Formats: sequence, structure tokens, C-alpha cells
Amino acid sequence: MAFDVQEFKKEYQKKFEELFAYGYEAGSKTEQYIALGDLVRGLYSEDWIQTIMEYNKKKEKQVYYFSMEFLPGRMLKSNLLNMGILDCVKQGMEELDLDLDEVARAEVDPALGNGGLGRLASCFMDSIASTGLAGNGNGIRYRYGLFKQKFINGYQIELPENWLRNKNVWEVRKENKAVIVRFGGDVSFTQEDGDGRLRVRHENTRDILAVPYDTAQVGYNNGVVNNLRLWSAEIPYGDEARFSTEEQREEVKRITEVLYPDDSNYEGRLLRVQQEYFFSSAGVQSIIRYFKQLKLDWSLFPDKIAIHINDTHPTLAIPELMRILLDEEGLTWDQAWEITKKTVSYTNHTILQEAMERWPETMIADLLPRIYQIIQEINLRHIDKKTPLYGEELSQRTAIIANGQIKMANLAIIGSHSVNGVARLHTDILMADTLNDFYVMYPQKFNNKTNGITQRRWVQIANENLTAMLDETIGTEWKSNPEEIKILKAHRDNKNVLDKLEQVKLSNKKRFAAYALQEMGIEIDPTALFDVQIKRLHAYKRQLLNVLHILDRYLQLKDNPNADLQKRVFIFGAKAAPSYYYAKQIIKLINSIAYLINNDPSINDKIKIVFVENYGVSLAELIIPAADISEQISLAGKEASGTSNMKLMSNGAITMATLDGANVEIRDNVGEDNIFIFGLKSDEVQEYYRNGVYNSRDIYDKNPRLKRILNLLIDGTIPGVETEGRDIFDSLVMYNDEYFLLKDFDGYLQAQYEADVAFSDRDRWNRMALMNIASSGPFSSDYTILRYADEIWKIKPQS
Ligand code: Z15
Repeated sequence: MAFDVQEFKKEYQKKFEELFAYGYEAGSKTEQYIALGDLVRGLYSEDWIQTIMEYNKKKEKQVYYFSMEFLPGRMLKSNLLNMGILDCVKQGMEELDLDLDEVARAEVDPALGNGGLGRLASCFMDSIASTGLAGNGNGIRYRYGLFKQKFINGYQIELPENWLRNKNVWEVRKENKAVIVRFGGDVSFTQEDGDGRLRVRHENTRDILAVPYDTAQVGYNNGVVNNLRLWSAEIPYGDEARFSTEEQREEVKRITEVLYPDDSNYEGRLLRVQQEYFFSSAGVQSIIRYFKQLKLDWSLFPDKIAIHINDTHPTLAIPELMRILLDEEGLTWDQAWEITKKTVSYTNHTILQEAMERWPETMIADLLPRIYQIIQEINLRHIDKKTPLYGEELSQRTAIIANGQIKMANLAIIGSHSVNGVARLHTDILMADTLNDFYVMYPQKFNNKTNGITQRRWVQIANENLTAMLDETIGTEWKSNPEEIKILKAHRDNKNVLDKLEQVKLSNKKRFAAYALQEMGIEIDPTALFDVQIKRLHAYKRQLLNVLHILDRYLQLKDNPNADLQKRVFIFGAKAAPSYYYAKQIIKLINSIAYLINNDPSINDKIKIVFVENYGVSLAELIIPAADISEQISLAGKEASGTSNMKLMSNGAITMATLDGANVEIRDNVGEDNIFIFGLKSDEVQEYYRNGVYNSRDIYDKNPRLKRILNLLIDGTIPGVETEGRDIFDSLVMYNDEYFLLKDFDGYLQAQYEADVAFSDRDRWNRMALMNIASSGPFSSDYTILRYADEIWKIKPQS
């Protein structure tokens, strides 16, 4: 982008004065940020218009990524980076006596997602634009994002996240692109004269206006600017009389008021399904409006449009597309069904039963009567067609409607042409087990797309030190072609390079140490081993196993203050769903143990525990570059993929892992010597579940080391956790330890011991870190997205 420092400074000053009517020097950080953001938006607006015009003109096939969640992180620096003006702006700001990083921190991190699923959607949006694909995001503009987490007396407290309190400089409200989404009402059929076909009348509906807010997705140095469209619910213009009471108006606003804070857990709430239909319908309607303006035959719809549904949350896009094609455009069932199946593809993100969406039939019948009829019809035709081929039993097991419930995964699979898992192991389990009935019916629909991450945000922006070091050592090709980072392997025995890498890590650890001191008053030694577990709090992710290891070290040091143990800082970041009582108990336990150990002088600072408040994208950018060990210790078979594993690897952390999710592929890429693997394998876990011989009480009784640790939970050693300690103890010892922590405990300790040994040999550790960085290229979401484009969406990068 043609732009020089002097010009930037002039433009920035002008922009600030235009917005705030005084000089930038006197402005607050927020104002300085808003002026910069506003200026940046102006700089890409021409490319944004141009990109959309090109797609329209060439009638390029476009993909629409439907996702209930997006977690983009702060956008200022990623936009500057992708526009190629980050260095120029940094320099200009400095000359204006401003610190770009400080100004950038004034941006509110939009928390419109819970965890992995939402962050994946944002990595994908970046990669779609950066690989030059015609793609759009479709989601919800929540008025309040994921709750802000506070710890009070060690307990998690949730506060509302008013992310729009300042101006959102990136979004553009497009009132003229608003559509009506209809709920409730009565459906009847009338015989039209002439063709004699049945026409649908859908009357007395509650109509809600969906207003889009568009945000640019700037591609990396390629002039492409795609669109992320987030919908907001409003009262239709001119319809104010029908929403005369405050309560009626509140009901409308409620639809896009707040993000449900559950990750990988389903809560069958009416408001949630309203949200799902709201953004699915609005998205499909705006796609239909676009397609009609191309003036092509309906049969060409799948050649121009791909709709991808991120998990089952947007599955109602399937019957909604059917509804419009049938009722509004007059296509036959068979025509509409062919088009719908060819257009839609679906990603499964979990095998956890508690995450599977199932809606009560009566709820859908009342809320969406026409959609309900269409789902019934899809189901009937499915059963009619499959029963003669596969028999009654298997066919019934794949029914969309059963026992008064509508199973969204079944609808998503039957109504789409592609079903993908998010890591090799996960997809294998889907095919062999969880979705095996469907795999038997539709083997050609199933495929794997291992997740990825964008190194632009997770290395270039989050880890400037490493970026500079890489540029110096292997050139800059890795930035546009992440695989090229493998060149670094050539330097694995270069002492000079290894030392530089250690310096990079150390400076990142110092940066985190400053944060821990400033924000939490905890002093940590930046030369200690930083052991990091950052992810949603969930029993299957086994933060508790990490805790058991910490308690083991604590006891070792209590027994022998001179025990030969590496100094470690254990860093946790995790939110618990507000209704997930057990997860909240674990948070309280970790905070209590942190208090106990951090303040025990006899431990001699050999263990510190830092549980950061309000973990999210921005804190991840601070923590990940500082990590030495990446904890990926879920029970094998449970974590579909994981993506923090990839981010941490890219930043030179060594993975401590079970063979779960994408950890398996990480091991394959980095090699056995550069990762710590332990624990049950997925098939061993399956076998235990099948034969039911696991007995955790037995392990407790027979393993004195473990018994002593577990007893700490109930003997008063840990202050302030009487009920939590007892409940957690019971879950592990009395209620048979659903996630096999006790079974994996010994292997975990052994792996942790090996990590200690490796860390004490600085060259060895640095070489392992180097090999991880050098092997992380294949986990770029650019490659993942190119595989989606090629194999599922059938779209090609623009030249
Ligand atoms: C979510 O964040 C994930 C799966 C879900 O079903 C829901 Cl509702 C939310 C996560 C997986 O747990 C994680 O393993 C995966 O890496 C991520 O989605 C992205 O695929």
C-alpha cells in the first residue's frame, strides 16, 4: 500500500481533529485508538468495494461461513499487518510521540465466542481473505459478548461484557440490506388457479428486522477485502405500533442481546434456537437476494454459492433454504432438495453427547411452524428412501425426529453433501463410531479437515521477537508460505541460533512476568519453566490432572526442600460456563492451591501458580509466546482437535500431550523426541468404557503417592475448599473418575519428570523448541482453508 510515514502523520492528525475537535496529544488512549482505526478503515475501503464488485462482475462462486461465534481478537494490528503498513504506522506513531502497542490496547477485544470453535472461525476468515478466496462470514452481532470473568475470594464471578461501550470503528451498519425474519404464525395451503399447485400461506407471524453490520476481513498483502456480516435484531420500521409495550420491544432486542456462555455443552433454551434461526434465515435471505440479481437459473445456485455450517448451530439454514426455494420461488421439492444438498456442507466439532443439539418438536412447531413441516418432510422422505436399502433399525437410528426431539446433527448430515471432522483421529472416531450409521449410508460425504491457525496473528503479531529472529535466520518467505518455516531445521545444531531463540523466549517471559506482577501482584522468575494450560474449563480437558501434578511437586518439596526439581511457573487461563458447577469448583480449587503454595516460604519460589482472570484472545497473545510447556492433556478421544496446541507449538513451546485430537498429528510432524506423550490411547479408553472394568477406587487404594495427594483435597491442607475438595475427591475416588485421571497419573508424572530433565539441558531444550517452531508450518489455517476450498466448496483462489 502506497503510504509513507510523513503522509501518515499528517492524515492521523487530521483525522483526530476531525473526530474530536482538538489535538491528538490531549486525547485519551481510546480516542487515539478510534482515530487510528477510523483512518485505517478509510484506507481499505476502496479495496473492500473493489473486491465485492469483482466477485459480482465475474459471478465468482462464493462461500458463506455460517457461525454462531467469531472471536477475531483486536483488529487494529492485524489489519495493519495484512495491509502491509504496520511498520510504517508504528514509526509514524512513534514520531508523534505515541506508542502503537499502547494505543492498540485501547481496542476492546470482541468476545463474540466461547473458545476453540469461535476462534477457528476467525482464523478461517483471515485465511480465506489471505489466500484470495471469495468468502463471507455470517453470524450474530451480540450486544454483550462472553461474560467478563473476575475472581472474588477464588470463585469465578461473571460480569456483563459491554464491548460496544466505545465506538466500534470496524463495523458498518447497512440498513438498506436489512431483511425480515418471521417467527410463529399460522400456516395454511391454498390451491392456486392455473397450475393447480399448492401455495403456502404463512400469516400472523411475529416479524423481526435483521440489520447487518459488516466488518472487513483484510487479506495479507493481496488487496482482497472480504466481508464478515453480523446481524442485529430490531423492530421493523413502520411496525412500531405492533410492538407498543416495552415488553414487546425488549423481546425483540433480546434475540441478539447476549452470547450463550456454554462451550461444548447444549442448553435447550427457546432463546437460543431463536438466535440460531435468526442469523441462519437472515444469511440465507441475503444470499438469495444476491443470487437473484445474477439472473441465472436456479439449478446454477450450487455453482455460485457454498454455505458452510460451523457445527450444528446454523443447521436451520437447510430447511430455511428449502422454504424459500419452495414457498417463495416455486421450485419443486426435488429441485429444491438437490440444490440445498449441493450447497450446504457441515463441520462436526465434538463427539461429546452433552454437546449434541436436540430441540423439542413442540418448541420448533410453535416457533417455526413452516420450518417444522419442512423438517418433517425431509425426515419422512429420508426414512422412506433408506428403509428398503438399509433396513428398519439402521434407518430409524438416523431419523431426524425421534422421541419428540429434533436431532440437529442428523438434519445437518442428511441435508448436506459434506461432513468433516477437525482432526484425523476425530474424523476416524466419527466414521467408525459416533456417526457410523451415517458413514454406512453416505461414505462419500465424510472427510477430514484438520484445524489450523493463522501464524499472522499468533506469531507475527503476538511474537514480534520471534518474527524478527526468524526473518534474520531464514528470510521472510515463511510469512506468505508457512511451510517454509521448515528451513529452520537446518539450524538445529547452530548454537548461535539456539541462544537467540532462548533470548527471544526469555524476553517474552519477562513481558508476562511484568503483567503478573502488575495485574496480580505475583512475582515470578522469568528463567523458571513456564508451564501453560489455557482453554475452557471442562472435566474432559483435565485441568485437574495438572493440579494433581502440582500437588505432587508441592509434597516433594515439603518432604525435601532441596529436591532436584526445576523451578516452575504454572499458568492457567480458563472460563467456566456459569451453570457448570463442577468446573467452577475446580477454579476455586486451583485458586486456593495457588494461594497456599505462592505464599508458602518453605517452597522457596520453586512453584508459582498464576491463574489469570478473564482469559481470552488478547491474553492468549501475551501468554503463548512466553510458554515453555503446552499442556494438552485431555482424555484421549474427547478433544476433537484443539488449536491452542498449534499456537503454542508455533511459538516454541514443547507439547505435553495425550494422543488426542490434533496432538497426534503434531507428534507425527515434530517427531517423538520433541514432544512428551503419555496416557491411555483412544482405543484403550473406548475399551474401558465398553468392558466397564475401570475402578478408580482401586488405584487410590494401591498407589500411596496418589492417595497422599488426593487426601490433601479433604484433610484441610488447602484453605477454604471444604466442599469443593470433598466433591472433587468424590468424583475421582468414589464416582469412578469418568475421565481416567487416576489411570493416567503415573504416566503424566513420568512425562513431567522427563520434561524437567530436558529443561535442565539448555541446548537440548532450545533445540526441541526450534524443532517445534520449524514443524508448525503445516498447521497454518491457510492450508486447511485451501483444502476446504478445493475439496468441499469447489472454489479457487483469485489470481
Ligand atoms: C467448541 O469450541 C468446540 C467444539 C464444540 O462442539 C463446541 Cl459447541 C465448541 C471446539 C472443540 O472442543 C475443539 O477440540 C476444537 O479444536 C474446536 O472446537 C475447533 O474445531
